[in-house]
Parts: sequence; structure tokens; C-alpha cells
Amino acid sequence: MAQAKVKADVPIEALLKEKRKFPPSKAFVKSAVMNRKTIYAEAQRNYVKFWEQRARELHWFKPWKKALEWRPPYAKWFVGGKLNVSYNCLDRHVEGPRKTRAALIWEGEPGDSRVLTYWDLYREVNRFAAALKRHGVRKGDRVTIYMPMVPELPIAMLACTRIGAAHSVIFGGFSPEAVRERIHDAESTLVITADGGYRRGGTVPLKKNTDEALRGAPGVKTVIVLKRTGEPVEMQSGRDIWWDDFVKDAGARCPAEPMDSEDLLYLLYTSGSTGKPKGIIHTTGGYLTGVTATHKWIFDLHDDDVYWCTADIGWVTGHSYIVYGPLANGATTVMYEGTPDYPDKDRFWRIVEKYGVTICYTAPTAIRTFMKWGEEYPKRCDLSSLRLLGSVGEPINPEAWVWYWKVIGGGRCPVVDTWWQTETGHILITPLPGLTTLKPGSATLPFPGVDAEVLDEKGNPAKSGYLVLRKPWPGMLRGIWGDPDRFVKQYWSKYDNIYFTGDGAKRDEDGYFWLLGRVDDVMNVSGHRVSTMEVESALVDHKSVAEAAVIGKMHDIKGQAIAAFVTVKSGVDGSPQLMDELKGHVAKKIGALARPDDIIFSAELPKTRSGKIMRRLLRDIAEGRALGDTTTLADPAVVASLKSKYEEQEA
Ligand code: 7RM
Repeated sequence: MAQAKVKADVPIEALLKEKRKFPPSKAFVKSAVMNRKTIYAEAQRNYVKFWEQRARELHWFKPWKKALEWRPPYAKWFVGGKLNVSYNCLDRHVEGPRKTRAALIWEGEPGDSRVLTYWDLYREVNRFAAALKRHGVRKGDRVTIYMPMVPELPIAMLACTRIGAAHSVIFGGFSPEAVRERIHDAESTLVITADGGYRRGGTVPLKKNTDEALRGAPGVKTVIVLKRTGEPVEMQSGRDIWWDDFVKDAGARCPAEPMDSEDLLYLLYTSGSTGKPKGIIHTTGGYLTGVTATHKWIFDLHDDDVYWCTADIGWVTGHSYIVYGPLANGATTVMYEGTPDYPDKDRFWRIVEKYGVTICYTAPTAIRTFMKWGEEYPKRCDLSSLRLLGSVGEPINPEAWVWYWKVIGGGRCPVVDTWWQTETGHILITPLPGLTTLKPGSATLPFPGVDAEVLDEKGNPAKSGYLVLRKPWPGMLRGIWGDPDRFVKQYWSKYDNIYFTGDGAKRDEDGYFWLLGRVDDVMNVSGHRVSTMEVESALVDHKSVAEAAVIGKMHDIKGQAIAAFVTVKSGVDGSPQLMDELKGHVAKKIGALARPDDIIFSAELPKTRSGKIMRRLLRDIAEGRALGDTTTLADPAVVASLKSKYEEQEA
């Protein structure tokens, strides 16, 4: 990974020439949650004290003894403190005026809808937590959740946190094999799923997938199944139980377990630069402090806001900014089950209008899709309730930023471009909308108390290089589940005691950060992380494939699309049928999100004399550029023939 170079060909020059600036309006500044200019300097003087002040906004059963214990690469925050996440998200709100406020506004894809007040959510979580506890789930156990975007998903998560069990939520789009791998790695004995979920007018067979995943996972003793679609499923007696039966005789109350600040809160699997997904470890006190503070300040959360994050809870964005941040802040959070084009391409804007959404947080890939669909869809709806917009998941190109600002935000709403990772737990580089002058395409500046920097290969601050974090922050990952060596190697080996993000970045004359994308073997497809090696191992797993090299190539909507260069075994014909079969094979092994757009059959792959595949050249080919330096190739003729083959195929 150390060899990876920041992409020099990204149109960053165009970005840096992007001179439009958007200072906050006077009216916005006046009522902003955070409008104190001195906050950055204050936090910088003593970042530990700064985070302590944020942590005091939460409810602690027992105060911490020490705010930070930093033994690189391991940090402990709020050492000795005791708290409970579900208590902070529910109990303290039902004890006050928020009791009957809408906590969750949920919209199902078919058009059904539910509104749960804080009191409703509190009751549901208590009962499910009591049922889990009665069933024998203990503090520290890992519970796997593989569900559609329905209220029972956050209910299950909060119930786990209530009794001190850790959840491992798996995105509903993952394949049975991917689910099996994650269950196995986390050593879960209990899985929560549903018969299915709705998506783009069809259904996703989650229970069927679970059954398939559990073949070869004998450790799982219990499967709780929520009825959502009503389609027939097989229930294995002694193992499977319907959600309603599971909670039927459970107690109405289940006290929130006082957890140590550093107790495990959840695992979330994400792709790294090898084939095996990493179980990112998040703990309790620091994580909740980080998500709560960032959610409140960055989204300028007021009591009358209706906040909608369009992500799936299966990704970290959903964990931190649909569930934990908003609920800890006592906000009203909107959750939508389906896709933006069902039944028509105006669905998101219908939802904004229907619920009077004031804050909308989505991804650049979605914004570019809306741009392509055209203004007619948002124009059908009244979007005047919106007052703040957010973006996350990948770099947002200035054109998409300005479109979002103008067409969706009506030129009134600040756009906050927020940079962070599964590993960071919460947003780290971002505007504060009451303070920051926005520049389209830039995530602007580190959140107060966050020490981000761009370093060159040698570790010196640079205008262009690798994005790093020099000081610990409360929501940082505490490791990779079961693999401490990989944790050190992945994040802490490039520079001494400095966290390496794996992203390239530039700084401009105002010190603003411009993110350039990954510098390792991780692709970012529609804001989802997929590793090149994961896809390669899925390909070589197919009986016809001898070797495969996978790259992310630039794509107008998805940011990156997957292209696979494949060498077939001798006697096998690289036919169009095989191409389709291989795409299907990858989708089956990992999930549809990893299905390659292009498969290019090649007798050989471009390799160095030491046998390393030169992905840089494959990217040049796939993106139609002149080939870069080919002098280290073992056989330069290979790329030339590949290039002409690729061009032929594209034509
Ligand atoms: C929240 C999330 C993390 C990777 C990260 C970046 C990219 C995310 C932005 C961004 C530019 C942004 N977690 N990324 N946000 N790049 N600007 N505002 O996406 O673990 O799934 O992905 O996503 O490369 O390292 S993630």
C-alpha cells in the first residue's frame, strides 16, 4: 500500500480552479447551533477538554475518571465512565417533553408509513430487549442483524445496546456467502432477519438468503424472523422463531445495562485492501459522544427539524446518522425502505414534501443520478421545507454540488460535504454551516478538536498527498475484530503514531481539504467500499477463471465502476455468455453492489518482472488514456494488445 500514489490525473486542477464561494447567510448565522468563531481555537488549545465538554451532553450513570488514555494505536476515551446508548437515545427523552415527539418517521416502499414517538420506540425497544435477555443473550455477545429498512431494524439495534450485546448489521444487499463469512467471523449465535424487504417494486428474499448463509454455520442457534412481505418462508423448528412470537410474553420493561465507556458497542464489516472484510470495532462512550456532537452541530439541529438521511442502516452512515446521532439528540429521523425511482423518479421529493423534511443528507452518486433524470422530478414537489443539505460517501464534483444547492436547495440551503469513514465512526472533515464559507467540491475543514493533515511520502506536511489524523478522536475504531496485526498494518504503519486514512487529498491556500479518493486497492462504487481483491477472489473462484485483475474506472454517476480483466483457463472460450456468468458469479459471491460493469478477457495480464499486476496500466486502458510508464513491464506487448482489445469491445 505504501507504494500507492495519489491519483495525479483527477481533475483536481479543475476543482482548485473552482472559485465560487458560499458564505453563510446572516439569517442562518444568527440562529445557528454553532456560530462561535473561536470554537476552533478553543478546541485546538485542549482537544481532550473540548471532547469532554461534548461528552457531558450525554447521560452518564457514572462519570469518567480519565478523559483520554492514548497508547498508540489504542485510545480509550472517558475511562471508568458508565453509560448506556439506548438510555441516551430513549429513556432520557421519554422523561421529558420529547416523550410524544416523533422519533422515527418511517416510509415503506409500497407507500405504507409508520410514525413512532419516543415513547413508542422506548416501549418496543424495552420489550425486544427483555425478550433477548430472557432468551439468554448476554453482555458482550454478538448479534447479527440482516434486515430490510424497517423500524424493527433500529429497534433491534437499540435493544442490543440496552442489554450490552454488540450488533453486527449486514446490509440487505449482501449475498448469503457474504453473510455467512460475517456471521462466522463475529461468532454470532443469534441472527435477526425478516421474510423479505421491498426494493424497486420487487422483494429481497432475506430469510431464504439467511437459510443459505446458515448452511455451514452451525454456531447459530436462533433466527428471529420479522414478517414484512408475507411471502412464504421455511421455518426451521427449534431454530427459527417469528418476531411476534419472540416478544409475545416478554416483559414490558428492561433496564438499561450500565456499560463501561470502552465496552464493545458494535462491529461493522467493511472492505479493505485484501479480500477479507474487516470487522471494525466501535465502543460505547467515545462513539456516542462523537456522533451526537457532530450530528447536532453539522446539521444545525433545532427542535422543529425533520431530519432525513437517505443511507441504508447497513452502512456506517445509517448507524451514526439515522440511528445513534439523531436519537441521542432527540431529533425526528426519517427512514425510507426502498429505492429513489419507485414508483417514479420523484419518490425522494415526495417524501420531503410529505413529511416536511428540513435537513436532507444523501450521497453524490444519488445527486448525479437525479441530475441525469432531470429537474422535472424535484420540480413536481414542494421542497420549501428544506433548509440544509448534506453529502457523504465520495468526493462530490462541483457541478453536482451546485445542482444540489440550486435545484434541491432552491439556493437557500447550505450544503455540508462531510468526510469520514466506517473507521472514524463520525464525521471529521466538514463545514459548520453557521461558520464556514463553502466551496463546492471541498469538505472544507476539520471539525473542532480534529487534527487532520496532508502528508507527503516522507511524512512532511504537503499541499498534496495522504490524508492522516494526528490525534485520537472519540469515535475512532478500537481495532479490527480478531486481527490486531491487520489493524496496525493497515492504519498505523505508514507513519509513526499517526492514523493513515487511505485517502489522497490536497490543501488549498485557505487550508481547505479537497479529497481525491482512495490510494489503496479499495474502490468506491456509488459510495460503497468494495476491495479489488474481494472481487478478484470471487472471480478466480469460478471454474473457468485462471487469473483476474480488478480496477475501479471513472464513472459519471457511480464515481467508480468495476472493470475486471480476466484470463480464462486453457480450453475455455471467453464468450459473451461467460461474461454474463462471471458478472452473476461475483454478484452471488458478494452481492449485486460488486457486479462488474465490464469484463475483458485477456490471454495475459500486464505484470512487472517480479510478477505484480500493474493496475495503473489497466486503469489507463479502461479510462481510455495514453499508457503511462511501461518500462518495468515483463512483456510490453501485453498492454498494447489489451488496449486494442478493450477499445474494440467498447466500440
Ligand atoms: C461515511 C463513509 C469511506 C471512504 C473514505 C473516502 C470516501 C466518504 C467522503 C469521501 C470524499 C467525502 N464511510 N468518502 N465521504 N470522499 N468526500 N465527503 O462513506 O467507510 O463507507 O467509506 O469514502 O474515500 O475513505 S465508508
